[in-house]
Formats: sequence, C-alpha cells, structure tokens
Amino acid sequence: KKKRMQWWTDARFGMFIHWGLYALPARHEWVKNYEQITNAGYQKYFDNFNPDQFDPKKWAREAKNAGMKYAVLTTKHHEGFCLFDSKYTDYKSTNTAAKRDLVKEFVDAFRAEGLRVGFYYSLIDWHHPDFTIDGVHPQRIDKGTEADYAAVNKGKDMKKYQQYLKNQITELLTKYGKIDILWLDFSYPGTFGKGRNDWASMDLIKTIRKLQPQIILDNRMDLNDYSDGYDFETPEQVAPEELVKYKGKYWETCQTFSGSWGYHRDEHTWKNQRQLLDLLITSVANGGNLILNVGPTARGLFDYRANRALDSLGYWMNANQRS
Ligand code: FUL
Repeated sequence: KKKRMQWWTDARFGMFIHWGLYALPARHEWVKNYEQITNAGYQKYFDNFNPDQFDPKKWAREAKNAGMKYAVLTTKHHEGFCLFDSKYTDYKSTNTAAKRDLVKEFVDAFRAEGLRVGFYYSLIDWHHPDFTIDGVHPQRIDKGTEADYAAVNKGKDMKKYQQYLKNQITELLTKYGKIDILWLDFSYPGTFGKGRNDWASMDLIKTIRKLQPQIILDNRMDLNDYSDGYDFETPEQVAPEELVKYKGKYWETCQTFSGSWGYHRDEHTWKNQRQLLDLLITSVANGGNLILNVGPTARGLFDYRANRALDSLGYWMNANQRS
C-alpha cells in the first residue's frame, strides 16, 4: 500500500470538480433534494444542458498553474446524471445537446498536462428507478415511518441497482485507461441505515481491486473496518485546526471555495487567499492532502471567483514549491 500511495502522498494538492445538471439551477448540487424536485420537474435541466464553453484543456491548465497535481471529476453525482457514455442508462451527457463523453475529454486533457486523474462516483442515485426512497431522497416522506417507506419502495429492487453500480464502475475502470483515484460517495447513513449492504460493497471492492490494482480508493463505501476497504480518509469541510487529528494516517481533506460543491451563483461566502493558504499549509504540515473544489457553470466555465483564487494560489505555489 505504501508503494501505491507514494505519488499521492507526494502530490499533496488536487482539484475536485463537481459538475452536473445542478449547474443549471446554480443553487447547490443537492437542489433536487433540498427543494424536493421530482424527476419530471428536474427534466428541464437535462433538456437545456448545453455546455458550449466546455474546454477541459483550459481546466487542466488552470489546475496545473495553481500547483495542483491531480484532479477528480464527478462522473455521476447524487442526481444520477452521467457525464460519460454509459451503456446502462439514457440519462447521460451524450444524449444532451453536449453530445459528448465529457469524462473522456476530461481524462485526455488532464493527462496531457501531466496531471493524475480520478473519478468521483455517487453510490446514491436520485434518478434510478430501483434506488430506495429514504429520508434524504428528494421524494422523501416528511415524518414518514418505516411502513410508509416500505409502501413507496414496493417494487423497487436494490439488487438491480447494485448491478447498475457494478456495471457502471466497470465501464469507468475499463474504458478510460489507467485511473489514479476512485472517489465513491455514500456520505450519509440514511434513514434506515444504509451502508455496505445497500451498495454490496464487499463485492464491489473486489471488482475495483481486480480491474485497477493500483487505484487509490477513498473511505466512503462503509468498509472502514476492513483492512483493504479503503486507502484514505476524507475529512470534509473541517476547520484547519481539526486536521492535526489525522496525523499519521493517509487522508485528504476536501474543501470548497465557498460552501456548496456545485456551481452556486449567489453564494457570497468565498474563502480569501489567507484562508485557502491556511488550509493548504495546515494539510501538508499534518501529513495530508488538500483537494479544493471548483463547480463549473452550466456553460462549462470556471466561476470568475474560482479563477481568481486559483491564480493567486498559483503565485504562492510558484514562489514556494520545490518540484
Ligand atoms: C458529500 C456530498 O453529498 C457532496 O455533495 C459532495 O459531493 C461532497 C464531496 O461529498 O458528502
């Protein structure tokens, strides 16, 4: 494991990219949940997805100039929309006006800049018909009992969903060459205790390790008590002073520039240069990595505030890093 982790430990600084249909409403990647939007209500974002400014080469240059050494893209977030050309769904970028496999273009562009590439993939799926409705599903029942949920979930088959997960992860790990990081995300225990049984995590991890033995895996499949169940911990949005707790482990803190991960037009809580440097320096000083998130707009551009922050990090990195 130590050998496998070496490049990642040396890299220290990466870019997270949260991009999906939620970039259109531009008010949080959880908008479907927060506003309890139905599939029919969400459809307009799919119908209007047309990222005419998408230029992953530009993204890659911006990451590189900021001193970042790797990038992780949301191939599918909780909303279920796939940025890649999957055989197993129609809910994908190739069926929108984009008509492109955005994941493939991301991989090619970032590799060409000499950056390592990773895939974020959500185990949660608010679009898939077999995915169980629970307390954080957009179609949740307020104050619903277990019996209420059993009724709405009648006919849904998580086994089919598990097969879907496995099929898509297999596509991601076989169609795009060597992938450096896999960032699976369940992120919450769910109303009635989701976890390894819902994702069939033990089976999934065997597939992953077999297809890409060198891949570095985060810890969100609910396999933290299993020695080969993950490679690094993922303290999310924690304050710099809390990072010392992770010293001695493999860890990566994931952080946003403002608050939400998806593009949020009207959020005005952007961290300043001093706060970003504090995160970066404290992470590295405590033996961890920092992955800083950008949420591109629906047209495929980085927010101007992100550009400004990335630029100034780049100046600092150029002055201080030794490669
Ligand atoms: C969380 C997700 O729910 C957020 O939307 C985001 O993807 C973050 C990195 O993980 O748990």
